[in-house]
Amino acid sequence: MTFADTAAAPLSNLPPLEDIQAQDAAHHWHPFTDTADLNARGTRVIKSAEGCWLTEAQGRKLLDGMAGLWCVNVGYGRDEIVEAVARQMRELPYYNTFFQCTHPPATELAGMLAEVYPPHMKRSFFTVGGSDANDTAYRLAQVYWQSMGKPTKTAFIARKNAYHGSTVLGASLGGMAAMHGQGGSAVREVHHIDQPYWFGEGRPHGLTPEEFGLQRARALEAKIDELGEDNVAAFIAEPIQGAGGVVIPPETYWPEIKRICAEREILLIADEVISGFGRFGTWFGCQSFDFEPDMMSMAKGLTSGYQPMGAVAISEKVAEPVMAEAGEVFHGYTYSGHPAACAAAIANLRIIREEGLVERVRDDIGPYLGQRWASLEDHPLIGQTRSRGLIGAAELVKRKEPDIELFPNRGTIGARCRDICVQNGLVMRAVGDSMIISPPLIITRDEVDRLVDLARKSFDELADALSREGALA
Ligand code: PXG
Repeated sequence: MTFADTAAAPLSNLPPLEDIQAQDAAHHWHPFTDTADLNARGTRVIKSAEGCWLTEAQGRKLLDGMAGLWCVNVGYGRDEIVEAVARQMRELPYYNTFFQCTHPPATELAGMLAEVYPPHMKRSFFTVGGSDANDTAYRLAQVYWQSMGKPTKTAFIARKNAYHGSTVLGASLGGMAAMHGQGGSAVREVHHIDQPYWFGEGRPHGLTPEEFGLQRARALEAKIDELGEDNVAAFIAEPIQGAGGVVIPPETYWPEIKRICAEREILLIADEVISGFGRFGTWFGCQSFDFEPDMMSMAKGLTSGYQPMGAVAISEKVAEPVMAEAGEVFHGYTYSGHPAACAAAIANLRIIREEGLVERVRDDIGPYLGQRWASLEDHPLIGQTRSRGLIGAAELVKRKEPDIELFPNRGTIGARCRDICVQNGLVMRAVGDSMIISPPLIITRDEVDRLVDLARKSFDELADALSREGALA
């Protein structure tokens, strides 16, 4: 297929699947991918989508249990967003927000966000995605402490197995050892404490979730003491670790973190890239756990993925000294406040508000999914289910009685389970042996039933295959 062919091909008239796969294998380097392995298997080609359903090039439909990559909150096929972006592109496809300039979509979006933020926040800095939103939060934290006359406060504390993006800073803030091993730990002033993953790390030691939550929160206090409070700028954390495996902290965790941050002089930054815009049944994840971050990084649900965009919400506590002391802050992106992305975000926020999607997750579909998802816990392969709003995980285990036994080589069985799910028409992600869901917020009760039925069917098939192989003995 040549450039001329692609330009001429109408969307409904795709080239043969093998041609797409061959071209992809020859020229397209994919994110987070073993390229040789992918090219040997061939990519799955998604050609269109509507609501919660994806359509593959061959016409097969898949239920999207992941909302794309945790982002398509309002579902696919929302003409309101498409039209808003097209209108904006005709009017003003690009202008920057540097040099004393703004444009109507950037200001309108900033105003709308101030209405939905927790009350102590009213300002937004716009970015292109979540990784660079964390870059912005990091830079602003440095400028804040300089403005406060405490320039030695530069270190960041984050958590092992956290995901904060894939730029050098994002990977450094994140706690993914595999990323660190490939040049992703270059920012030296980041220190990692253990994560509050009770099922994987607390339960095996006989701790109750409550005891474990307190213990893991107090690791923050210990790390601040070790580094010296005068050297620590901030603690950054996802309210629930997403890519790390939907690690929902025990109920004791966030209140203790909140106490520590109030007693110690460090900033608290919530990475709301997944949790922002309704996923837990609150506008932001911090509201679900009742804490007030000094900054929030956001992306994904901000535009529901219809345009690439992120943002940082800045509390007045941070903004005021910076405005008073710092002068120019030497930081910004060509596409900060991109007009088409802002137009998508505005239309997306209108849908979330007008359709009451946050309340729907809180009062109706979240509890429904919670109850249906928990019903999977009686499956012999499922050692634990957990969920909050429309995010959830199910832990695959080798044995449940008399004691839980995990599979050896964590991740192998999870990947197999994921492949079976896809064969059965359900997109679910595997993180190690945790099966993860994060569907669009518009998912219906029937679709939740379908999702859970397909998951159970897939677990059954996996269990049959493993028992034939003698792997459950
Ligand atoms: N923070 C969090 C909490 C995220 O989940 C980012 C930052 C980075 O955002 P950008 O827009 O720069 O990608 C993310 C992104 C996965 C997976 O495997 C998750 C993400 C990205 C890629 C893969 O679940 N989340």
